[in-house]
Amino acid sequence: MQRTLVLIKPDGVQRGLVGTVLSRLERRGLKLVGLKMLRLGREMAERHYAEHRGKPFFEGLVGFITSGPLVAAVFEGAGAVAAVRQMMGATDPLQAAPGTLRGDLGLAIGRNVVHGSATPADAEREVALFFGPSELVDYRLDLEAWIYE
Ligand code: 3AN
Repeated sequence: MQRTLVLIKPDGVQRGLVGTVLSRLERRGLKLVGLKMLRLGREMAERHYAEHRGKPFFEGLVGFITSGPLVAAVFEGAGAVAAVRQMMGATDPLQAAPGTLRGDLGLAIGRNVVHGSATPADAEREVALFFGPSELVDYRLDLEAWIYE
């Protein structure tokens, strides 16, 4: 079973897209195991985007991700990392296919609504950066238990 980190970035929160993004990921069948709203400080933003340090857009990226509250979520499921990447679409919303989150909800690469971990190794690092072990909830998705209660 795989876990992946999803961020609904400050533009997504400002535009009222938190529910839409979470809902689409839930509908795919991914299981929500962690959820919080927070505003990133510069240090954490730089750690999260460490791989982009030195690139021309790095300052803008850190400035943007710290500009307002974001929502962080951890989704679990077989192939969760690739499933979320597929549903997010290309980094540049203008290149993202219709039907993907960015293709449906975004226009600008610097305001692309969502982040999802790129690889299982990135996911492990990013989940641990945003969530302590006690903030990840271990529970069963057991629909029958509710239907036949
Ligand atoms: P993704 O979020 O699709 O994994 P990354 O990791 O390559 O994409 O880039 C991280 C973030 O950096 C993107 N979500 C985007 O906001 C920003 N970014 C990437 N490339 C550019 C660029 N050429 N110009 C401006 N911002 C960029």
